[in-house]
Amino acid sequence: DNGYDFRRIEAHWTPIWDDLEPFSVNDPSDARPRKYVLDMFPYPSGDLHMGHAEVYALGDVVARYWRQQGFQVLHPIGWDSFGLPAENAAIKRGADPRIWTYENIAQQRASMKRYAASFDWTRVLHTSDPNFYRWNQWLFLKMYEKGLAYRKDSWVNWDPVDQTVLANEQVLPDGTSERSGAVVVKKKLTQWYFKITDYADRLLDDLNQLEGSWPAKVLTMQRNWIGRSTGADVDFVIEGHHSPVTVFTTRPDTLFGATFMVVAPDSDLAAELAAGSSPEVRMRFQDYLEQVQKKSEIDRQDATREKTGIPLDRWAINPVSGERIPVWTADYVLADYGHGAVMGVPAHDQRDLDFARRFALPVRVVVDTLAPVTGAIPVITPEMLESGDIPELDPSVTGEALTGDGRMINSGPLDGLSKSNAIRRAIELLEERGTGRAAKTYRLRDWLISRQRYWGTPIPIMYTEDGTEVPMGLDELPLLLPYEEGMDLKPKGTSPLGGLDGWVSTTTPDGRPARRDTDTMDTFVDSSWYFLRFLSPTDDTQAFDPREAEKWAPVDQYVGGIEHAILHLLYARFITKVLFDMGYVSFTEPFSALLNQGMVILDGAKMSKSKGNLVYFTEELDSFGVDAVRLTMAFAGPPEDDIDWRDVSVTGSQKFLARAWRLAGEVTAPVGVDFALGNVALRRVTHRFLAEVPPLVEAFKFNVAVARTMELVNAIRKAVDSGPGAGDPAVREAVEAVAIALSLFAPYTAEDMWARLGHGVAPAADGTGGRARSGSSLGSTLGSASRDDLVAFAGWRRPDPLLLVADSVTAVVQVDGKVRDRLEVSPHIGGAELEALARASEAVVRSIGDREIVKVIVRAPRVVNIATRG
Ligand code: ANZ
Repeated sequence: DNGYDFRRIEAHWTPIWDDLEPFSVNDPSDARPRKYVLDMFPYPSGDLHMGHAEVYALGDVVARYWRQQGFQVLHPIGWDSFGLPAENAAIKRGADPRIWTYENIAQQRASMKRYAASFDWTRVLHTSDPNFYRWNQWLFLKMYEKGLAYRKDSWVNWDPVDQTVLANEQVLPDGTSERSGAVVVKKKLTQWYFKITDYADRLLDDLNQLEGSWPAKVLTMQRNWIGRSTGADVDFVIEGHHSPVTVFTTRPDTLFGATFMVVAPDSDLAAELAAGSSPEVRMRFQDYLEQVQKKSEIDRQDATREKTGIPLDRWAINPVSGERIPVWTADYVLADYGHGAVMGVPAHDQRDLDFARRFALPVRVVVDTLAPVTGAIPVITPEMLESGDIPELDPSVTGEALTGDGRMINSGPLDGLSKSNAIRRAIELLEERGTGRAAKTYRLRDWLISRQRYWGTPIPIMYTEDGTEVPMGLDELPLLLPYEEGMDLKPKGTSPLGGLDGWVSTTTPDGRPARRDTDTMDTFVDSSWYFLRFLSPTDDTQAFDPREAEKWAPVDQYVGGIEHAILHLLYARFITKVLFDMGYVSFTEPFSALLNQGMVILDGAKMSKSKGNLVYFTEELDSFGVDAVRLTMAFAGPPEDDIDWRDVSVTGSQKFLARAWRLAGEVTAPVGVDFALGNVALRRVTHRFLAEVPPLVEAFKFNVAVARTMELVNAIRKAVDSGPGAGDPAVREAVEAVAIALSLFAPYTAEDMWARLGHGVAPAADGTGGRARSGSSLGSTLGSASRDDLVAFAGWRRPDPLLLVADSVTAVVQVDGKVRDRLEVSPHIGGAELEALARASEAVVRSIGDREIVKVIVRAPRVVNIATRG
């Protein structure tokens, strides 16, 4: 391999980078524009795995790219270190979860350093550190103050294996726990909630701002999760009952087709209605309720299951027709959706139809779905008559509800209207009579944050003897998570903290005896705001410094797995809006852009210990080197696709890197040579490359950018071997361009190339002559070196428009509405690059003088508009 030795190169640069800490951004006088690039932080279970290898390789391409484009880039890392795996490991070992957690963090940290992601290591945070979680407690108390944290008694999802409650978001569509895999059951408990439902509309509507910068799939998942339905609330008077029962319906147009009402068996309403009925009904109701409670959510929502239910022997009055309809209870109606009660319209709703057919309830068609909505064509056409193909419309016969559009029939004042007009008219009728109104309902539930587990943030609330909640004072925080030798952490349905009497008994700020809440917070609370803590991670006076947030936040680019598409992102969006409302931040969305990487799989299957198809991170690095692994991640395909590790060639990456690196040792034109004197053909290739790569990286087409780099290396090889030769200035120009580009994907190799080319710090010795300077001990190598000597700070070279002429357009640069310059640019130029070119133009700089730039509008490739003030 002609001297390319990744081990030697890694060993050479690691201490130099460590010493220079090149990626910290702590200089308040730095005036460069800012970018905040954030990779989702890891959970410290064991060492890093190949999934981490992917996300941290790709996130780093983005961070390094913007740095190269002249931005100061905040790219922090930390650990999401509270949670169940640590606790389960601790139970196994009979030891403090801290030990396992911080050992794993140390290991992951070492691996991460070796992997050379360009993190700001001065800002590391661990969510299990008191100086982090005390701010969870602060957030909780602030939300409590605003009524956004509250306690209620309700049916919750209970994981019988992990012995803890789960948020709805943690229950998979098949009704099992996302963590333990256990079938989730329902249990009635008093728990703490965050009132995310208050924010449902904003969480939904603000998704529009993210259109185009978040994956469409994630936006859809968020929308469906919030699940806004619009329709009406309709009040039905119940004979002999003190107040009307309200139902939510998306189809108020079908009001005249309501032939029964159904209430959820596990609702308070059902119990009340049963209580007011005969003793026999009461008994049947109790039996039925018991059966229902044994069922899992999966069963209840299974549409194919035979419907069950019992009549309550109560009667409801249809508010528009005055018709008397029977009230039933059935478990296909859910207690916590809408109002826990429905009007049954069997002709037009499949669930209601199945129920009506099972219990012989009447079915009345009120929408003629064969009647076209426009034009007045008869329901049955002459052609139908002729062919004898007359559709069977009666749902009670076909078993198929008529859910489509059509014309209203059997509906008094609504007759003849189309569905949408009838919906509008029905709401008007209800509102005129005061028996109903337009309404919205959401699938989103409040966020249950109490966990009956140990390894999490203690809830800063205590209860006096009569059960009154007393919040801790903000000045009393943190409430430390205690640990006692031999403490019993085993899941038993109540929090392990309850066993620590000394900790539980306390006194209120005004001196009354009290007991602490013994639950801990869901770890999603930690990750709902951690991106703000990175801005001032050691501040012990506030959760984050609002001035720093003003500078850096929101996150410009978030990178991580699609598995967080709902939970984490929704919670972070919610908490951001809460902090906005409290005046702590000036933005309402935390992550301006989102990139989801795919998974690393093997032979088409997800890697797992049980399948025995794990590829080990450290082994890959040992065998092929960090750079080859990182380059392979970038080269494998579009980032959002899965990477089958069987189909990639890490050896191929390694060979390419060796080829590129070798070129750096062959260049003989001196540093600073005038490139304009170089071979024009090669220069054209180089400048096309310089023009093409930035937009590719900005569009996350990393694989194409790598392919372009490979093409350029081939062109240089040819130029050296059979063209103008190694001494041509164009060869130096091209090899420098390769080194700068490779710093995005293969930082060690790129750094060593840069050094071999004679910039800054001495390269790793290669024993083959090269251009290595003498002296390899760290001290003499570093000398007065600074971060600016590193390839990461070399800056992307601007393509010369004259060398792109075959393919260029004129971009106009205006300052305050006056044309100040015209730039020849590639038609494929990226916005940022065009802006940078415009800002760098001498004519533009001159016309701006010492005024302040207040706004830059870029329409690549044609226009840049700069507005100034002062
Ligand atoms: C009458 C009706 C007629 C309905 C019709 C639909 C079609 P989405 O779209 O999911 O919001 N519903 C309301 N509350 C319910 C509950 N707690 N449990 C189960 N079902 C409930 O669904 C709204 C529809 O689901 C509502 O509109 C109601 O049935 C039912 F032709 O009312 B509909």
